[in-house]
Amino acid sequence: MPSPITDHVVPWPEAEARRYEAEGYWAGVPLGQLLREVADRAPDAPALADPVAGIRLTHRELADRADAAAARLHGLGIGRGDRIIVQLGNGWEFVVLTLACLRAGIVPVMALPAHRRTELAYLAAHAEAVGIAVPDRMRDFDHQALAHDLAGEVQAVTGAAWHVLVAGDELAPGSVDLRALCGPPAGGERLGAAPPDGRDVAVFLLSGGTTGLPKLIARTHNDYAYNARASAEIAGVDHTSVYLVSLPAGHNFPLACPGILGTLLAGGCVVMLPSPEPVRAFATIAAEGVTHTAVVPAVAGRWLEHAAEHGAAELATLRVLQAGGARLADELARRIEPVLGARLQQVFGMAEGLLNYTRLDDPDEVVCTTQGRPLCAADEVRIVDELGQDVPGGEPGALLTRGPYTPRGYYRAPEQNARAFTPDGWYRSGDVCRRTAEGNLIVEGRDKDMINRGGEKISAEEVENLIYQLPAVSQVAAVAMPDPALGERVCVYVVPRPSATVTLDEIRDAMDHAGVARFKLPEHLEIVDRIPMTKVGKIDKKALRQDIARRLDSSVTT
Ligand code: OOB
Repeated sequence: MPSPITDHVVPWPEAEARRYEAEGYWAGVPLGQLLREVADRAPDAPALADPVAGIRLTHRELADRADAAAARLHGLGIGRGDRIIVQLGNGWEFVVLTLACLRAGIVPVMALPAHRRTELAYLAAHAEAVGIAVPDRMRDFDHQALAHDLAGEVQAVTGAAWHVLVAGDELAPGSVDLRALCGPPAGGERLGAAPPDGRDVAVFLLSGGTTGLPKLIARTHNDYAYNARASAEIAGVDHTSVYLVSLPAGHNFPLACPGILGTLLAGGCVVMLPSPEPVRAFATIAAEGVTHTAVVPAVAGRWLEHAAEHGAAELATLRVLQAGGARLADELARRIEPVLGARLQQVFGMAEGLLNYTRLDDPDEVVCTTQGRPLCAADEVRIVDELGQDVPGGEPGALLTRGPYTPRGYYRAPEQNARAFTPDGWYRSGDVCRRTAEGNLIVEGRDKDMINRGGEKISAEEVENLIYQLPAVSQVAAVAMPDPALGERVCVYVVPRPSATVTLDEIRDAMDHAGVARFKLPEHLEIVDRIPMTKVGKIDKKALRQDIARRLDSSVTT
């Protein structure tokens, strides 16, 4: 039997929780009910469009499908407090299933389509999930087959049934038809069980990756509903808005900043698209009358290039372009409004909670050169030096935060929590920031061992652990190397064992074979005799980052 979720969740201190309730940040109403209320108020307004599948649903149809799907999940024996891994592409099934989970108190574990055996097996075990939802195939990968392999492995250990829910045309024996499960109500399906409580866990988000394995962030109904609603307000999303999802939907940004949940809660319409590739994204914006969307800086760059060549007439309805997930270069930021014709909103956020936004009416200089300021008056932010002392105004330092939508610890990870959180509950974001006189934050760098590849976060430690599996490797260090398109890519420094050799292809093949997301595979290898160490005996990553930047620079200039 999976352990109760409450065994491993770190709650906010009771006094703080009461304050957030008293001050109205926490509504005490589960997300599923809030969404039902929206549907009851404006049942016939459009809620969801999946132009690829040709599906369009009103708020009532969406809420009815979510309720029916919740009842059908109960019928399978999946109910309140159970966890299921959701690894779906950006299609209508993602939205219906997520809403069904929120309604029933089932907790979706938001995996990415890029994840493979290693990540999924870990998530299944760590969350003690009772099943997984996958597409049959996606980008030439057989997700259904992998899901059944995992089911076999989990069943061999636990003896319990493991559900494989599949969205697709080719269902294998033993797969549950997710499209039917998310289909219209047939009548008679009743949501029998009690709804979740506001303080219950609503979703598990994956951490941006600094440790060997990803950590799970338990976001509650109270905190995530606030996160989504307040974000909608700050992005100017209301019942007339049409929000395009083209980043992987399981990321916090497109899910709730304001993303899918914020848009639906505001009574607006969500459009699902499998990728942000500009030709189709621009055409979809025109066809659906999209008013808002979110991109990472790498995508903003591609959209700018595309618009420079083909014009931006298709973006006539686009009012707000949110950019976040990685540092947006000031030069890129300044081109967005003139070229794309949409107001830029910078978003500096994290799955762990804290969100910073530039405001739509901020001066252009603030919008183009800062990453904004906290969403909420109750967000606490400190910028500190190595000793944990607040730095003087304007100086860079490590960003710490607490607040009504920033949980106080990772799920089931006491050791990591001791490092990532201070004893009085501040989350150490790992970002190095400074605060301008007006109170806006500028992200200057980071003090965490992570690589940010176009917004996808990669833990250096995870990459290193995988590469240590190669017998030819004596020592390895993974660092970010600068890249004009993606911001950063993974570079590895390797000291081979005596008389052994190792190539980039061997490393990539070995990692691929182990089954990890392809975006984690190194794209550059430096073979070295020794790896520089700091005075305290740790790998000197700063020296390596400088070294690779220098090498790339000189290879460009010579
Ligand atoms: C978002 O969330 P995560 O959890 O994938 O990554 C968080 C980290 C931050 O700690 C920071 O290092 C980096 O991503 N980051 C930015 C940034 N936005 C995120 N660095 C510089 N400038 C920015 N604007 O990435 C995320 C979550 C919610 C909304 C937006 C992004």
